[in-house]
Amino acid sequence: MVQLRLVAAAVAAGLLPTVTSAIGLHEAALAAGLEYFGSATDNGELSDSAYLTQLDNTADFGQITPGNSQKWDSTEPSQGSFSFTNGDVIADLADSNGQYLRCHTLVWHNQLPSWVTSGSWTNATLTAALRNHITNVVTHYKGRCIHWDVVNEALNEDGTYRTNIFYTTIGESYIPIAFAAAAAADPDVKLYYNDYNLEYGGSKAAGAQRIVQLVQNAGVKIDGVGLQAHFEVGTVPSRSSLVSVLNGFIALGVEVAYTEADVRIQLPTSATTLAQQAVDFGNLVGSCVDTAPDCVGFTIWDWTDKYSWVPSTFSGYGAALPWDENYVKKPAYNGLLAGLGAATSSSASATATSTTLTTTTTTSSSATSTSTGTAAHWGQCGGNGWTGPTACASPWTCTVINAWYSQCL
Ligand code: 9MR
Repeated sequence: MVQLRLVAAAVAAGLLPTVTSAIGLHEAALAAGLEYFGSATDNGELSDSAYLTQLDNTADFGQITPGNSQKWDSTEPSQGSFSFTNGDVIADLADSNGQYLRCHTLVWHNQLPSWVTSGSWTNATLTAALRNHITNVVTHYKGRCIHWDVVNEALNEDGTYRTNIFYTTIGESYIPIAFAAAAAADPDVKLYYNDYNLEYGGSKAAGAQRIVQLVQNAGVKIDGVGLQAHFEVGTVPSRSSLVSVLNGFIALGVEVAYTEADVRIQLPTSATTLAQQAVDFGNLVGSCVDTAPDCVGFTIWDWTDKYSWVPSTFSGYGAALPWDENYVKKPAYNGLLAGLGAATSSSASATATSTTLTTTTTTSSSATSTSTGTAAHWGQCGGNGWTGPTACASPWTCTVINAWYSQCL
């Protein structure tokens, strides 16, 4: 940080040209008021020395998340028998690099061992197994995690509860039970609810707000909401819309973080889609900057396309991360730096912004900036943190929906 401040002071004094900035993503995140910029990783990739060298680069990554090795099937493959070998490799790496560890995840419908999914459970026996799992895993990693994703993806797209073994056997109270067990095992770690498609607001985000309140009303600690941010290029909401969604959570008294960001592209990529991806990443991280310090950090779901989960899941799609398969920085890298308010890097393969793109985004990093122009029917026209138009096209009226959202109706 001292070094960063010196560089910033030298730039301000005109002693250094801004174009030669060697600032990395994590350094830029710190300068913008976040706690970290980070990446997921996985055990198999760590034998790739070129991959590991960049993962260890703390100018870019001040935080790592194990992509798989702390999940239930890894940590308790048979009942009462715990294995932390792979998770410990990632935790030790974070320690030796001085990176924060985001711990992921305790309760999820996916990657459950068959003894959980196929067991004949009662409410009491599954509650005991759930508590035992959480107590053992959180105790093992006590003092090492900055956050735990306690419950992951508990919602359907319409905001109702996803049907899983915990919900069907225990009911919604499995969620506060899980948070309470985690809090008892490590009172200092921050406890998160984590899900995808919360970034659009709407029913699913409302469901996540309901979960925050469910846990709070049970008198149990919940510290944050993780927005996974898995997107297809061009579908990322505007920076100001994202800010409104983040503020909806922050208003409940929790912090927020982007936890698994990637922006997939239909292959082959083009200059246009890569430039749009840069804009998308910039708006995502920019919305975190705009809501810092309540938005605490930004994690990409691995850093290179070589090890992304996307191609195996979305046929015909890939290129979702800021570095390509050959570890060359893509425009998205500069898009992230721009969103963080930092000077862009000349080593990225193309410019981050394109004036030819049609985009609804704003590149302003100031929550107080104003915009001219009018919003169309149904468009957003106000709300805390909103930096877009505040007038509506005729004959519509800007109507306050809540503190975070006004709409042209
Ligand atoms: O990155 C993970 C991938 O290696 C696994 O095969 C997959 C299995 O479900 O899980 C991936 O990570 C997921 C994360 O744990 C939760 N949110 C969605 C992520 C991508 O599927």
